[in-house]
Amino acid sequence: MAEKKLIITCAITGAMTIPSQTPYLPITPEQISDEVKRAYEAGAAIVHIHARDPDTGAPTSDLKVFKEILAGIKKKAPDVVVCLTTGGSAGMTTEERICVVPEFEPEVASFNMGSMNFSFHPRALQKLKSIAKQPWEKALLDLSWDFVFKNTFKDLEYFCKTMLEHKTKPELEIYDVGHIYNARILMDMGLLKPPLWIQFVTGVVGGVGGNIHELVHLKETADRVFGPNNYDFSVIGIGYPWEFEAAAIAIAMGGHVRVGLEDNIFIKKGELAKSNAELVAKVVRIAEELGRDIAAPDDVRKMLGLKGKENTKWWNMV
Ligand code: KMH
Ligand code: ZN
Repeated sequence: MAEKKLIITCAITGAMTIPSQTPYLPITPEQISDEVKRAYEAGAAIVHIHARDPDTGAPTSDLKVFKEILAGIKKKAPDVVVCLTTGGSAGMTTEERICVVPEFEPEVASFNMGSMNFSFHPRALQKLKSIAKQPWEKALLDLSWDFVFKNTFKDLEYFCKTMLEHKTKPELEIYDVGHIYNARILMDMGLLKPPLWIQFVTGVVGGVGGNIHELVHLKETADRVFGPNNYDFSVIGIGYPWEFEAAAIAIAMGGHVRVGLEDNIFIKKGELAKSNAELVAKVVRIAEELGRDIAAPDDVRKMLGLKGKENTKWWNMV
């Protein structure tokens, strides 16, 4: 069977990984855009972007910081497809999260498909609290056990209409089976139009567990609810070794893969990844062994029907 080329997304820095966990986490716009370049050169066609306060490393929704990151990407990795986060970080308002879409009109933006708890396993939380150095890191960890990631139907409608208006392709982040049904409701309302681009996020504490059974269940449910030809899917596995196991399973299922320091910081057991590119390169090796070709950004634009970087606001602004 001729398989689709493999789309590798790299989630460069995120909002839940804390700088005290790894010295390799990119923080400043320059570090983030350097990491984008390296990840792109290693084989990533899409980069998923969060912004951080350059001084403290705390997640930020500051549009000036996003703009600086985008300017760096335009210079260093102009071909890559940019997916901006609208998940943001704990404590950001809905308005703060979505504002990157009207401001930059990116080709792709994340679209989180339901409200949920979003935390860490108590053992991980204890360990993280023991290594956290900065006050904001400690505050984030304290908040996480009582945190609800709010994405009500009203929010979903608002996010979806905003992305439609600005011709940004929503990347549906599906953390649980119910999120597939939420997406179906938006489809029925005419707000989501197939082919959908969806991402199964497995192993978040508050969503489905990270294991093969959940991935098969999510895929079978999506086939029934959307129709097998109405969507393409990518897979996130949170943590090591699940990030790479999930990648191998996704490749075998004909899906696509996201890796990056947002989701996992280890390249091998007990060994920190020194860059996002190392994580991407490992997926490229797995794909090669399994006989799957890697998609370039322009392949992705055709596969997902993206509008092209020249038609984003940010490309013409930075
Ligand atoms: N942090 C990931 C588990 C977003 O940014 O909108 C999911 C994510 C969501 O990347
Ligand atoms: Zn993210």
